[in-house]
Amino acid sequence: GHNMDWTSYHRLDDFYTYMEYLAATYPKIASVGSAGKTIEGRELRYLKISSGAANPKKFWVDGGIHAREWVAPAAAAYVMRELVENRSKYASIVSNIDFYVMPLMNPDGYEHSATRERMWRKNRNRHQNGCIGVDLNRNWGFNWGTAGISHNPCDPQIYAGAKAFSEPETQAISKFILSIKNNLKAYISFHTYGQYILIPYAFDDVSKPSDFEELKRVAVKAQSAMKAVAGETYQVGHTPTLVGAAAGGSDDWAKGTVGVKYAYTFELRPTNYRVGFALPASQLAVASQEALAGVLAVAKEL
Ligand code: 0X9
Ligand code: ZN
Repeated sequence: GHNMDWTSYHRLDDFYTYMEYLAATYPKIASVGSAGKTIEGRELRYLKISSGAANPKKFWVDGGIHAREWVAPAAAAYVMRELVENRSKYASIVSNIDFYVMPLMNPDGYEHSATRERMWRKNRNRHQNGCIGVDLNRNWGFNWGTAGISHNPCDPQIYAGAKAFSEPETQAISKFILSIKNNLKAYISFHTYGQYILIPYAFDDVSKPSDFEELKRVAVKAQSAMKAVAGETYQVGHTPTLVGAAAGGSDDWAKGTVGVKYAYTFELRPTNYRVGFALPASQLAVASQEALAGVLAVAKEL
């Protein structure tokens, strides 16, 4: 059995137990894998959801690269649930797409946020000077270190690390993503908050991929689908315009290095800064439904 639901927040163990449950209960569709280990030795688990198609397209979804953004892993787990346990609802959309879902890209940070410091964001790497943590969404190797970052290991938010892919988490996950890059068509990373669909690039204020307008067209489809869930608006645009430039993000790397066509960051609920990272658990289900609706809208366009 498992304890997963979308009426309360859950610890890492509940996520991993739920993934094992899905794999054990739906062995033809779901399997659990590990991309490697964190600095504290936790597994970096993903669920592969197989279509059974001969030459499937691939779609990556992740959450939790930032420890305190608890809605993101919950939404990723909801994507897993729907695509596995309620698969028949989405059959026509996902029949030739294999999904890889990693709900917690920063499990050490997540557990630290759950038990010690609610507002923790980074991983838990201990530096020479005693300060702790790298912002894993500043550590990816496409135009690393150019904007919206800190080189100070004691910066509590945006320390980019000593170099690109200095961290075991980004090393392991990037290696895994490269291993599935053939036919990998979409990459979506869940964060909170603000209700944005962010389009790369973000490493400076002006650089856009040559197919930016196509990414925007599909993002607007996702926006409509997300609005249809409960009337909430998710703003669509170029990352630097909406939230500011920040280099070393996973989306920039997926687009720029791996060549994944549809690469986005979704900033989920809420918009209100006074609520911030403390979204009431009563909104977890609807926030997750919006995230799924966005994923499915992108899947339809692949
Ligand atoms: O700054 C971030 O990493 C994300 N915002 S958050 O408030 N969740 O920290 C936005 C990431 C957008 N993508 C890149 N900057 N590459
Ligand atoms: Zn974030």
